Amino acid sequence: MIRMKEDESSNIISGTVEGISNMSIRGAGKIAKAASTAISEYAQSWIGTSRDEMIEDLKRVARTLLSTRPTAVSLRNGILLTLMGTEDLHDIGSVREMIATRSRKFVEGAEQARERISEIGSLRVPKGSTVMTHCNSMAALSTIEKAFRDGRVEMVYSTESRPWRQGHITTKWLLEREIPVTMIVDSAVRHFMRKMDVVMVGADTITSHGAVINKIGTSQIALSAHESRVPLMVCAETFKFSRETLFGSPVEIEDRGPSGIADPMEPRDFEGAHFRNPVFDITPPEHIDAIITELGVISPYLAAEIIREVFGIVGPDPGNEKFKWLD
Ligand code: RUB
Repeated sequence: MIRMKEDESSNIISGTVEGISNMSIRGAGKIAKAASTAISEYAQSWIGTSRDEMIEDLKRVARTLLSTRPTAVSLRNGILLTLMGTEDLHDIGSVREMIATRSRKFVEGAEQARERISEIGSLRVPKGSTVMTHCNSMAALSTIEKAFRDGRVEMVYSTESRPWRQGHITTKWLLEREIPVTMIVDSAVRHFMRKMDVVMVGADTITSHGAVINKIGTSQIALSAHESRVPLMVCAETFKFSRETLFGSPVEIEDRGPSGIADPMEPRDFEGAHFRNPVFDITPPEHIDAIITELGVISPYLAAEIIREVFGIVGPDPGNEKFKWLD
């Protein structure tokens, strides 16, 4: 009986780790919510009698979850916001309770944030707009859907988003909602840019100096939008802002190797070739017109202010114990 419960808690984590690794759970917001929920479920089904052991186990599973997608700070923030404060508690029951409450708060807060972003962002879309989006961002798509329902969007251009083709998911999502959509290959972005009124994308991480890290190709789209004077808006919940970058930490860009570029069944076709497959890139603040968060529309140059507001940092404080969980 006890063994079954132990297995249950390990299965919760391995199922989520596998889902995030094989991309059946993907997108910065979804992976953060999935990790938070998995930690909460793990804590509820954890068995044992030592509070210290429980904390050590929680740290271990937190690190395992974190290692699945190195670029998205949403994952790190989702985990931290779920675990924060529990190290000060003295008994297992209180740890369980706090994690359950924090996780619920994080997941519900993330949903509400997305809703609020869509309301705020919709107002930034001029009536009759043609909007371009890249990859598959629920924050950006919710905003586009709201703008469409408000009569502001006439057509959405959805990029294919190679190598993984998340653009197919976006296109189907729009079709299911009867939102007019045109699908294009990534290399056609500049060809069509002059037809666009707005570009709306999501973010995996926003740095303290206002750079946005999102699906590979975003920075080229931003460059093209900038050239054609088309405003580029980033729709992102505040848990996608990186506290660590304020203290100098670089953001690791995930590289997925040859898969998606070369046919994994025919590696001999390219014998001797090297492959680079970064799946995210960095858009500098000068190519971003606005970041739409649940707290309001901000200039990318105000990213550090958001980090201070959300994480409560009043000065350089890299050693803050609350954030030491994953180090
Ligand atoms: C998804 C991606 C999305 C952001 C934001 O990449 O780059 O634009 O994660 O998504 P991947 P959301 O498919 O590799 O996870 O707004 O849904 O959080």
